[in-house]
Amino acid sequence: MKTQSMHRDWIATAQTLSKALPFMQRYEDATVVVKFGGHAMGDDEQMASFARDIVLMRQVGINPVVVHGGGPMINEMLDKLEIKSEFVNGKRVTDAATVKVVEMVLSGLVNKRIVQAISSQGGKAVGLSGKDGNLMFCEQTNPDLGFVGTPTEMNTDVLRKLFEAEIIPVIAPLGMGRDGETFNVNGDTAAGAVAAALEADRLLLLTDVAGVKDAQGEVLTEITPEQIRALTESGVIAGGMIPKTETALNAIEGGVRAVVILDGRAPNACLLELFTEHGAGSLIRP
Ligand code: X2W
Repeated sequence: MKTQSMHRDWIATAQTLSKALPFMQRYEDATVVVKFGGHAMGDDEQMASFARDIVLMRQVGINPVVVHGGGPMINEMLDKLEIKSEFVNGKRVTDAATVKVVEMVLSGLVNKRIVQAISSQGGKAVGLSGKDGNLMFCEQTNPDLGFVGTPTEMNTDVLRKLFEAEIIPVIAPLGMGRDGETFNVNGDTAAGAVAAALEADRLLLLTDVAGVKDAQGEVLTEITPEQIRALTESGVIAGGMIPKTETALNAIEGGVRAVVILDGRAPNACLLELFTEHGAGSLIRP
């Protein structure tokens, strides 16, 4: 049986699609890098919703790239193995035993969970890490942090080949050293490096806060790099937001057109940002 109220829902859906047309035209062939942090992943339903948004982007002609984190999942495995772990300035101190667990969890469990979620929504995804296709070479960030890497040389050939085949790359943030080491790279840093190397149109940093806030705690919907520097100096931008805004500034300097910091737990966060007038989170651009 069908009712009038169901009909109204369908009309709303049709109107929404119609209104999305100019946005779809604007982003045709655009490259959008999405950082999907461990805190934004949530349960299977949230994962499925994220995957559906990514598949929809691909469907309308965008080249989406997912770069994921997985800090909480690494913590859980380290706990089980009784390996102690600490963070200094948002980066995990990573010894030889820890980097093995990081690679196992990120490249194995987390990466494949996302790839499978995209497949379940009818998309085609290929999982890789910075070690595949010479994608990301790193140098040690700081000897005190052990095997933590800073990306120094990117090779995006493999990603461009995947775009041609309409395949969605899903990237785990690990890099290679020149001496055969494996480096653990902060997920935001890796996403920024991938976005800059691709000169992406958008970098979406999905996290568990609504965006960059001003001194009154209001989310700033649009903000320039200069304003970010001023808010950081005055201490309004602090703590966990600093690696995100730093990533945003580096990405813009590296040639990314705009960066958005947004709450990945909100339903359809990516679609809201890309396909509506309203947008979501904080848009950072020069
Ligand atoms: C991170 C990599 C994962 C990550 C770590 O070991 O936790 C460093 O800290 P989220 O979920 O995005 O925080 N690497 C060097 O960044 O995960």
